[in-house]
Amino acid sequence: MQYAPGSGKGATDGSPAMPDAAPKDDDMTDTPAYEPPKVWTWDHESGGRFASINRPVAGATHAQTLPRGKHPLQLHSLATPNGVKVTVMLEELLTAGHSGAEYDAWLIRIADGEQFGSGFVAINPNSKIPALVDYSMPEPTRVFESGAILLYLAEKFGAFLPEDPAERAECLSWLFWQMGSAPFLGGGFGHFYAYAPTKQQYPIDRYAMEVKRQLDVLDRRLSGTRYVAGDDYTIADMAIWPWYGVLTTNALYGAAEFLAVQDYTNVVRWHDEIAARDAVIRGRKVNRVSGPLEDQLHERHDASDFEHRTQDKLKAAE
Ligand SMILES: N[C@@H](CCC(=O)N[C@@H](CS)C(=O)NCC(=O)O)C(=O)O
Repeated sequence: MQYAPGSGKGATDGSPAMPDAAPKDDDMTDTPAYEPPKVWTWDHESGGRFASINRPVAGATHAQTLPRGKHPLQLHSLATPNGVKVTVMLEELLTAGHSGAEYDAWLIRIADGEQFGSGFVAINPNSKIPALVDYSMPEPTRVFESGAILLYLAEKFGAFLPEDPAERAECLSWLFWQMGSAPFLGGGFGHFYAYAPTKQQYPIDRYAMEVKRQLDVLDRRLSGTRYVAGDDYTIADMAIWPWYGVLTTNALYGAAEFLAVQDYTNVVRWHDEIAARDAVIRGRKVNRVSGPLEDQLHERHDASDFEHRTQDKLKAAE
């Protein structure tokens, strides 16, 4: 059976590090019946956007020494939705006057397999960006998993996480809701809708339904509150916004029309308000390797880098 989802439009602002693409007409092939073998074996040629880098085993593939800059906080990341959570948090902390949040942001090019270098694996055995090392501690402290990094920074600086136990519980509930639901949106819907070499109705239907249900969960919540956890902007918003917020702009998987995201009016209102924050505008540029050159700051070592070291400026100076 042929299946042709989506509008055929690609990403509009290159938000995720891997430029997203909605399915093309020649992707719409028949799905042959598949009988799983007794024991699964790795098919190196399975196709799709990540076939060349993903493996069924963990560990390093090559020796690598991670660079270290002048600040206590060293971030190794890329401006995917999970990466953006952390750069937005760091820029928000700096905006709020926490000078101890100054950081060096180094690029990990996941399409080139840099997450499998020994240096990166030492700070994240799961080989996924983002990963942070805090050298201000008695021993260098590594933190991986974007939700853990947000919580670590919120506790370290006493910011963007309510102190009141009930409000804190609400904030953490939404933070962990995001961590649990992102794989349905990214690993499920996004993978089968935008990245899979052939488009199959069963997984796209299953994950589109779940993503729309999650959008509805969020929309209902935001019909009664300004921000996800209540009146204040918190790490829960920072975690959810790069995924479900950006989804409303078509920049994620080119799926806005397919998922009718404009129907979730409270999510759209919340997205737009957060998108206008200075720290969000800056945080989205850090470690970005696609989209307009003026929005790409490959490495960030100083606040002035936003003025002088975006790709448009560097290329003009060449
Ligand atoms: N649960 C992790 C997920 C991180 C994740 O999936 N990172 C992706 C980019 S968004 C990655 O590094 N992918 C590289 C790979 O799969 O090899 C988190 O929130 O930090």
